[in-house]
Amino acid sequence: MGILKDRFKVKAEASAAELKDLLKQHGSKKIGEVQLSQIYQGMRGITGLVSETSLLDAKEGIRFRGYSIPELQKALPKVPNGNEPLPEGLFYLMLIGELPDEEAVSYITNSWQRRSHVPNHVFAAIDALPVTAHPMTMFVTGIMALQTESNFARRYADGMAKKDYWDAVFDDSMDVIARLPRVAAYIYRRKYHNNQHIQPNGLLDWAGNLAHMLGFEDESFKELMRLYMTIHADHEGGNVSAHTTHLVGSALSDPYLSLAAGMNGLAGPLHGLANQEVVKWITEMQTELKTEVPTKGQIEAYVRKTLGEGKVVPGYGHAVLRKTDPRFTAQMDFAKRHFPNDPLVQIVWNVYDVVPPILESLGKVKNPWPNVDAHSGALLVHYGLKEYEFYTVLFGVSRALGVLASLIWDRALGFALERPKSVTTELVKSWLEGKDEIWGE
Ligand code: CMX
Repeated sequence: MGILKDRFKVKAEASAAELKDLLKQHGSKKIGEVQLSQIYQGMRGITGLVSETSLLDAKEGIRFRGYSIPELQKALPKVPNGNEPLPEGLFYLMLIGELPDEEAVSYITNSWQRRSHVPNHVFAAIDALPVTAHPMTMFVTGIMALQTESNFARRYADGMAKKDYWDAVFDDSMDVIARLPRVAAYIYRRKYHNNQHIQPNGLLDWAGNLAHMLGFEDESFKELMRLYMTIHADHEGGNVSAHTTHLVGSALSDPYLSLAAGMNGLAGPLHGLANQEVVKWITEMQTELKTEVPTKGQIEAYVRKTLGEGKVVPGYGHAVLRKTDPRFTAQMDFAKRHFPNDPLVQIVWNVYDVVPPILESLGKVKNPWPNVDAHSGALLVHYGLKEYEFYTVLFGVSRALGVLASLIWDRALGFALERPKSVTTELVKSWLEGKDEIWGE
C-alpha cells in the first residue's frame, strides 16, 4: 500500500477502536451550554466538532498535533542546507500524529511527484473562463474539473463498503494535493504571464516545485513557499474552509467536491481573501497619501478613515485568537532574517504598531492583533509576486493539506453526516414566553 497508507491504517484502526470505547463509556457527558446569543452570532465558543490534525489556543495560537510553529520549524525535515520546514513533513505529522523522519518526507515528495499529472481538460476548463476572472474562481473551477479523476466517486458507484471509504479518500487527497501546485501555477502564468507556462521539475520538493512553476527560481523564495505552505495548512476544524470541507465531506461528497466547497469559503474577505485585501489596502493608502512610505501618523489617520467608512482593517482580528498570530510572527521573523529593510515590510510593521491600540479603543473588537494575512502579501511582493488577487490561491494550496488530512480521519473514524438543529426566531420567541420547547433542551 505504501508506507504512509500502511502507517495510517494502523493508527486509524487503533484510534477507531479507542473512540468506540470512549463513546460507550462517556458518550452522555456534557460539554458546555449553548446560549441564545451564540446561535445567532456565528456559534462562537460552541464546541461541536472534532478535528484531529490541529488545535487552536486563543492565547497561544495553533498547535499541530501538539507542536507549535517555532517547534515545527526546528523539528520538521528540511531540504539540504535549508532552514524552513518541508510541508510534506507537516502533512505526515497531521495524518500520522508523529514527527516524520527524512525518509518518510522523501516518500511523500516522491509520491506527490508521481501523482501530479493534471489532465488537459482541467486546463481547458480554466481557459474557458475569461482571463479577468478572479484567480480563486479559476482555482475552484480547476479543482471541480479534476473531480473526473475521483477514486472515491468511482468506487462508491461500484458499491464500495463503508470500511473502505477512508482508503479512497486517502488516494483522492494525495492525488489532489499533488496536482494543486500545477493548477495554481497554471492560473498564475495564464493570468499574469501571457500563458507562458513552466513545466514541473521532477527533482524538486512540492513547495519548491510550486515556486519554480510560478516562475521564481530564487532559493529564498522556495524557502518562503516551504514556510508559507506549512503555516497556512490548518487552523483546527471550525474555520470556514476547514468546516466547509468537513461538512460537505460528511455527505460522502468526494474529496474534490469537498475541497472545492472549502475553497469557496476561503475566497471570502473575512477569511482567506484578507491576504489580498491587506496589500490592496496598503496600496490604496500609498496612492491616496501620495507617498511610498507613510509615517505612523499618516497610517493612524488612514486606519481611522477606514473605520469611519464602516470597513474593517484587513489582517486584524480573529474569531478565536486573542493575541498576535504566531503565523504572523513566523513571517515577520522570515522578513527580519532575509530583508529587514524592505519598504513594504516596514509599512506592515508600522501598521502593527499603530492598529492594535486603535481597534482596542473601539471597545468592541475582541482581538485587536494581526492574523496570518497581515504579513503574507508583503513577503510575496518583495520577490516580485505583486499580483495580490492571486494570494488566496497560495493560501488554498496550503490549506488543502490540513483539510484533506482531516477528511481522511473523518472517514477513518466513521464520522456521521453533519446535521445540527436550527430554529426560527418565531420558535425562539414562543420558547421565551414558555409556550414552546426547543428540541435539544
Ligand atoms: N477592523 C474593524 N472592525 C473589526 C475588526 C477589524 N479588523 N475585527 C473585528 N471588528 C469588529 C467586527 O466587525 C464587529 O463589529 P460589529 O459588532 O459592528 O459587527 C466587532 O468588531 C466584534 O467582532 P469580533 O467578535 O472581534 O470578531 P468576529 O469574530 O466577529 O470576526 C474577523 C473575526 C476575522 C471576521 C474580524 O476580526 C475581521 O473582520 N477582521 C478583518 C478581516 C480579516 O483579517 N480576516 C482574516 C482572518 C484570518 C483568516 O481566516 O484568514
